[in-house]
Amino acid sequence: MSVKAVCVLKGDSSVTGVVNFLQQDGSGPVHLTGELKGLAPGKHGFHVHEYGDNTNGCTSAGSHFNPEGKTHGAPEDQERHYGDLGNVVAGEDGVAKIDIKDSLVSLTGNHSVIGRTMVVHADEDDLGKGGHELSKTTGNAGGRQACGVIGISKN
Ligand SMILES: [Cu+2]
Ligand SMILES: [Zn+2]
Repeated sequence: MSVKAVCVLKGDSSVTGVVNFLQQDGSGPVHLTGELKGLAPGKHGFHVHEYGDNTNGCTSAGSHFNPEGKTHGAPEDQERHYGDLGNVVAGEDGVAKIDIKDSLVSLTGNHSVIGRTMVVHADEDDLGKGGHELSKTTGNAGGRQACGVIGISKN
């Protein structure tokens, strides 16, 4: 049976969006699809953060979801956080289409992302390679423009 989840993102900025998650058979890669809007054109860091807590806005979501104590990286790196999904790219219209398959993000098991928070950032995630003091923890992706808790959705 497949497992589905959904995340509605909003925040202090004009950025909003909806991301759908699908995991076939409850194992294997998760397919994320959806759309974010209101972004500045260009790349924006896109991550699963540790906590599903938006008490103090997107700040309360904590750091990147990192159950194995790894260094920040790109989605295709061996050394990466579970939550590292790289960048989404907004066009001149401010819209970023999301179509990502990832094999560390899971909707089941010990490291499930359900109940955690998706965040889209103001700036580009340098994927750990920017040489900034924050590159190895956050990709130096800047402020949190919108976020939402990942919840179970109807199958
Ligand atoms: Cu983030
Ligand atoms: Zn990270």
